[in-house]
Amino acid sequence: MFYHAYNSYLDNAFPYDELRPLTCDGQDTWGSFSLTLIDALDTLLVLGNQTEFQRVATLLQDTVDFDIDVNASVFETNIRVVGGLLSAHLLSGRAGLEREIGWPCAGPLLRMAEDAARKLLPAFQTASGMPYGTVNLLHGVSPTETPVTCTAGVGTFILEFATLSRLTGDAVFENVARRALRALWHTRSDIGLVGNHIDIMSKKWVAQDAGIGAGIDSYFEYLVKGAIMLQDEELLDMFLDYDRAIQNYTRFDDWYLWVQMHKGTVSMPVFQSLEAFWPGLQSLLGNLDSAVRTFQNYYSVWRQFGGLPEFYSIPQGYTVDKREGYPLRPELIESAMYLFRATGDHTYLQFGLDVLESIEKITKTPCGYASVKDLRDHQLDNRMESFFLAETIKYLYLLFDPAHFLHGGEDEGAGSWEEGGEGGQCVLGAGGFIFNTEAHPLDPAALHCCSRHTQERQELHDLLLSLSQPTEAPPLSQSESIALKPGERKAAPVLSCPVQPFSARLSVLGQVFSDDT
Ligand code: DMJ
Repeated sequence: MFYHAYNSYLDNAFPYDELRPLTCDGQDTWGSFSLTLIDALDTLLVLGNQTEFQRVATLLQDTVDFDIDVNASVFETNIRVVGGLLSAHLLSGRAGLEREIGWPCAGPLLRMAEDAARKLLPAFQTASGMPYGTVNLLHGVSPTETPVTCTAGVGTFILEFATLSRLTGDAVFENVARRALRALWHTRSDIGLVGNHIDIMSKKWVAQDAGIGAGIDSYFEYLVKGAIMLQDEELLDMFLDYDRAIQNYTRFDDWYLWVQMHKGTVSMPVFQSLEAFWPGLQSLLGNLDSAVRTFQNYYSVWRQFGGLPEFYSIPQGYTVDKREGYPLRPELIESAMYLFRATGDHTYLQFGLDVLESIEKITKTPCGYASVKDLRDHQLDNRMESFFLAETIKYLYLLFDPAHFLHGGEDEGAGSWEEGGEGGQCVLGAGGFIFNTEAHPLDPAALHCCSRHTQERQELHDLLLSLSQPTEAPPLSQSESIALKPGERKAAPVLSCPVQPFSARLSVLGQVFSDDT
């Protein structure tokens, strides 16, 4: 399934963002950066294809340029491009790519991820700290950009941005992500809910429907996964407060409805396919009974249509007008993967088989897999979103491979460890993996390893400053404008190899000072 879609993309659509599976050509959608290839890169390794991973990692370094005059979604660029590159960087040792000195705290794919993320930073320069939805990668935020953005567009950065900050030592990414999260937290209603769209200037809610689906979903996901990855109680406390309100006002017979955020009255008795990540998230929190019951509700909808319609009216038991499509989304498969891991119940494998059969039967074309426009008559749309290769197939594969290294191997921890850094001080893959909302696995152990060296790096930097021109150099955390200028690339800093022992870096300093220049 993967190679049918992937080879079709390479043969017919690359370097465009996406394959058009009916006309068998390509189109740019979310940017102009060969999005499907970036999004699919780590799936290659998940499937064990090291040689193709190596080829594509090099190809992307040679061909992708983020210095382009394109208006890109801050949210989508973060989860697909930054997330995809970070994950590929962290898995690159396992893929047999040559590791540069300092890896995993340095490396070419990490620099690409940082380049892309730096292009997003102008969007966060707002009085509220909440980002704009769109940014021009070359010119920054357009003066005509709307201040209205969705909740997920404000609160879905902490995983990628904290990873970037902890790996590179530049705190700016984690700081802006946290500022946005805190700003959002302060806008919740008296009954503890957030709405769907907010004006980031006035901080007023423009769409006041509260729920767990479209427009909000990954905000809650990132509070939970951020809390786990960063061992962060502030994020967990925020989520638990929201969860109390969600259970109180929106849950009905293990479905989750949409309610007015201030009054708690039902505004839409609808299940959306994007909500299907929720049982998986509940399982991460240990709320298994409720997760299992909600999954059963959603699985019954899948069985009714052979896919999940975008919207399903709960009282009518049927699709909602103009929302009858299934764009090959992964969420219910993602939940099945977590629930099979948690319960061992073969219901989830049976569901996986149903999904495989449906996708093969309904969506396969000679040139890939096509989104379903209407689940009632199986009409197709000329689109294959990049998440089909990044998420849908990855989660399906991982559902059927419980011994995969991303699950920690057959025995606890077996086969999942890898050494990195100078003298192997970094033990990687030992603490499990956290998937970002685009299914890109991130390794908390790498974050821990690289953070350990930040203090040393600061000491070294202070020493360097005190020996040169301390008054002219600003402190490390503010040493650069947060956005790159057009055409500018961020080079690897000469003295920033964080995993070199302190003494080794002093000898580098010695060479700097013995040089007359
Ligand atoms: C993906 O891009 C991400 O999972 C996002 O959080 C929601 N939408 C798609 C998949 O449905």
